[in-house]
Amino acid sequence: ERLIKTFELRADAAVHPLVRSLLGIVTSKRSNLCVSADVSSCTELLTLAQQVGPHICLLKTHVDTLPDFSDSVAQQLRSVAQQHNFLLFEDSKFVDIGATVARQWERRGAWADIVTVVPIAGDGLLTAIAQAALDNSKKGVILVAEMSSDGALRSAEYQEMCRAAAKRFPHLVMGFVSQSSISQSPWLLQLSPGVSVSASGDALGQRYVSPECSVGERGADVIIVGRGVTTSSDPAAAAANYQQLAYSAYLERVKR
Ligand code: BMP
Repeated sequence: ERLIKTFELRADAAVHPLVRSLLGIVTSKRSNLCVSADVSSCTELLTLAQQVGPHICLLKTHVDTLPDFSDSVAQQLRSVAQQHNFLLFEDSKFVDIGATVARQWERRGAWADIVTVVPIAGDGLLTAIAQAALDNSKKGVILVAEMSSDGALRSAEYQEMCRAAAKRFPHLVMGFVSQSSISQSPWLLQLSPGVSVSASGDALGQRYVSPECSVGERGADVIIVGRGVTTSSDPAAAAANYQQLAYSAYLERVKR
């Protein structure tokens, strides 16, 4: 059901206001591309955000890999995001007891619109984020349900845990990071990394498929592209290319 519904219809069905906002951005910019800004400094991060801003719906970060990340950088990033109309997505992969995640969220999650969580520890961490976020309608969580790399856990039981957590926290969970359809619920999103037009993997177990395969066959709503864009000599042009390929694949998918 999720796969054949248009983003417009799914926005209407959305439970989480941020899903509605994100799908609004996706349709107005005609972009279901998330660029993963895996760079080495905040200057590079802000430059990349400006370059790819017009082509993305989401910018994904790992701020723990940036030695000079600060509140002021977060603020500057927020203003670039406002200027180009995209949301900020910190790939925190929180996985701990609630009390610890509450502290981690304050430090490296609170600045972003959306964070990622690995929900193997029970409901405590989701409760912690729901309590810490002053306004839940403005903060979202994506559950990492299935990873792109070689040898990743493929467990029906774990996927069921993810679905159940999404059900228990409908006002917090926006969807999943996965390589396949975790849920048919049209109000939940599938974000898929491991996408490249040129490479089939890297030397450390990453595995890539094309944007067409990710969206058309594996059910991604939004593709996540890192090095395919960041290592290009023209990141804006590379992002525009992924944007076009991913959005066309989505249009094809809902036409069926
Ligand atoms: P790249 O396109 O350069 O391989 O980067 C992919 C990005 O997505 C990285 O930031 C990585 O941490 C993240 N990621 C992934 O590759 N596979 C997953 O299953 C989950 C991820 O968050």
